[in-house]
Amino acid sequence: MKFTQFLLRNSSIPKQALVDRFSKFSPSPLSMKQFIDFGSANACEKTSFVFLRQELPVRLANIMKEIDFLPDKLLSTPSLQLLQSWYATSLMEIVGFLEKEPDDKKILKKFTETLVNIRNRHNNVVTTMAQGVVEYKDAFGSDPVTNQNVQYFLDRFYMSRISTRMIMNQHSLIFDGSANPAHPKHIGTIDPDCDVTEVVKDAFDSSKMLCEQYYLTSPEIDLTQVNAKGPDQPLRIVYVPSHLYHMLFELFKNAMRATVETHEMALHLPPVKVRVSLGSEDLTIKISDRGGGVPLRKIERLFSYMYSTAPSPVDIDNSRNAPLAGFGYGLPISRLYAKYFQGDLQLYSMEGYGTSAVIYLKALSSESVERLPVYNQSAIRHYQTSNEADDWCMPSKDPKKLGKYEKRS
Ligand code: P4A
Repeated sequence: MKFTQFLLRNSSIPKQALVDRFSKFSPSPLSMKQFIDFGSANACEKTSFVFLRQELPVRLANIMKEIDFLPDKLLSTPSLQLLQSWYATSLMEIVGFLEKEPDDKKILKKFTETLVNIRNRHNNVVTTMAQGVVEYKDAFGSDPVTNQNVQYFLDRFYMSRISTRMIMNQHSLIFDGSANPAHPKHIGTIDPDCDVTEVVKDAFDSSKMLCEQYYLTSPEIDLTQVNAKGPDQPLRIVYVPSHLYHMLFELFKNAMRATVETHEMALHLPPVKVRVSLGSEDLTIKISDRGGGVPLRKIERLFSYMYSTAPSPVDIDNSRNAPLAGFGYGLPISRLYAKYFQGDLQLYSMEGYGTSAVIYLKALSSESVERLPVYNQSAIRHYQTSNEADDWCMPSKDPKKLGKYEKRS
């Protein structure tokens, strides 16, 4: 009898045995090419099924192991208990297909239904996790070390979630038997000919509508595109338009908010400049505003899960702007979407002038490969080396002490 069969037939064995078993495998990152092959003419539902019933438990178990490393005080919150129960249930449901017959059409149908179910069960993972972090922060406060650990974990946790939703969506969209009438060329969520400039315009227009609603004014767009492979050619890459839209929408909301708020009294708003360029390696999108910028010291905070969860007094003061405020996790999650297919999202700000946000994406589909966290010794070390002293000096707080020697503590 195979080990998994043994586990399934012995419900008295805690689910921990399953987590232990599947977390010993590393997740297998998929390339855009593999995603497209799974969904092309020779698409084989059976192959996809056999892959996912192994890969999903591996990805879930890998991140469940890391959840266990969170501080007990965070793990014991009702939010984290609920969240862990969702992961455990979903893991059990998928593992239930391991000894099923891949040639049975009914099994394949049941599997797709299960995936849709799991996706819905996990819809509120981000808000539930954020709730847990708020509860922890309210009860125990936040220090730089905790912030760093939470940042490390949540970047991996949300990246894992982006990836499992991606592979579940691809399977359920491709094999539900109906094509996407609005976008017949799309393969699941992927557009093999994604016109980046079109997505830029869409995201800008939506953000502009929100901006008009709240400020009764909004900046224009000043859009330039450069294609190294020939001028005036559309800039096309293989990409997930919804991911790109998510990042751009977030960045446009920020740019518009900063622009309108620093030019409140002006008759004319400086436009938001967008430059899109396609080279041999990168597709780059730069969004520059003249919204006054952010000091370098505060840039990291814009990406912090811990510092952007609970509403600070400043935010309450500005509550009328809430819908354009780029809700808490907008920037960190947008950066994860960029990194998911080996890109990045960076902010360059000039305090007193404005901010440029840059999205880097891979131009070649052969290089667009999933970037996935893996549970191993190196990850464990991150959760254990938390209370060491920093290896950079602190600036002296008392100017009178300058020139004297401060004793190490
Ligand atoms: N100046 N520049 C930005 C912001 C300010 C900015 C800002 C005050 C800060 C927080 C925020 C929205 C805007 C920008 C573009 C960016 C990011 C920040 O992409 O002009 O909401 C959290």
